[in-house]
Amino acid sequence: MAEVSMWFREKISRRGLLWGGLAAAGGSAIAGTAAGQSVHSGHGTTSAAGAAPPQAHLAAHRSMITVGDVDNERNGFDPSRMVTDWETGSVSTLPDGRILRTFEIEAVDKEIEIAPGIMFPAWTYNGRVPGPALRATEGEHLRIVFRNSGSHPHSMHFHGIHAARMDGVPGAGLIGPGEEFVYEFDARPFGCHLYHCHALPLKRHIHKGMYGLFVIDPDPARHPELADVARSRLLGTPENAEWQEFAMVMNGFDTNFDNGNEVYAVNTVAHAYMKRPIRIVRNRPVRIYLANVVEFDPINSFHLHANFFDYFEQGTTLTPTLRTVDLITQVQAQRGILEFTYKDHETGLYMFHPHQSEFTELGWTGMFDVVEAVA
Ligand SMILES: [Cu+2]
Repeated sequence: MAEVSMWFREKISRRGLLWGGLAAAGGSAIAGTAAGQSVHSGHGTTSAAGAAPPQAHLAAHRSMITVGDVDNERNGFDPSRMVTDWETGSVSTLPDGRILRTFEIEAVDKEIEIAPGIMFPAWTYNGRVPGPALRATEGEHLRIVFRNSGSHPHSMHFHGIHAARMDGVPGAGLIGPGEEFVYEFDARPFGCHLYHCHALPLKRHIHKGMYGLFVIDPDPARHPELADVARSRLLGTPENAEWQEFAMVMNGFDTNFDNGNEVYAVNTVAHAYMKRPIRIVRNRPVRIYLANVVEFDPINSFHLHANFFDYFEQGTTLTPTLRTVDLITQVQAQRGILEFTYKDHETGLYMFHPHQSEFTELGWTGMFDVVEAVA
């Protein structure tokens, strides 16, 4: 008993409010919404049936996750939608026949709810954390119109290939409140990249929420030897539509500004995918675009339950850089593509989480709900 109460005291003093509700309920916390009610599928409209109801399975995890629900409407973003929400901007054709893809991004200060009842004073791109998951195709010309409507200087620093004057650092696209800057460069190399603010202090600007995925799909015409693979990665092709693709950014939040995170998540809201598992149709392949932006902790990881995956480090190759692994690690700004399938599995709930157990307990855990497709 003494050990248990010591454990609670340590958690509450170090980690603050997150576990407060759990302690008050004596470890038998009940949450608000119906478990497993709003699962989300990947591309398309595949409906599902035949899966065992996940309620009992989820209920078993209730004593391990946050109590209550975050108000997604007030936040203005919903992790269950965000996971398949790609921002493709607007497209036009340049005089030389190339595609010009334009994105509009605005920096705004915004208070967001990261766990039930826990508000965080974020700095955001387009009002969401992570910022929009930008998606373009290799070889296009990109124009990113960036407006700073926030209270501090900000920038967009892209991981990609571009000129020094487009780098999003002080003197090259770092702008004050009320200002605007247009970044322009070609989309290359193909891969799973990211962007983030590069204002100082850097760790504060990143940690406040200024980051997002920047995915460049390979152009099949440039990769004739692996054109099929490239087409499967290219958003909008029939080959790509077969895949269930998910955008995941592993992040963390320092709610008391002591240079340590109190809450961890993938796509911001603690335990969002425990309460609303991500639906996967069993016989279709899965691809995750995964990035780690966690500040203050040196490393993060992704572990998939009951399965193994192929991994493409930074997504810049069309053949895997790691094969048949069930865990990968990422330092800050590291990212990659995971590919796997549950086609030979039973339907049911399969967990994914980092293998830093503390992150898991503090919000970064989720479930895939593997279901049969309806013919
Ligand atoms: Cu900033």
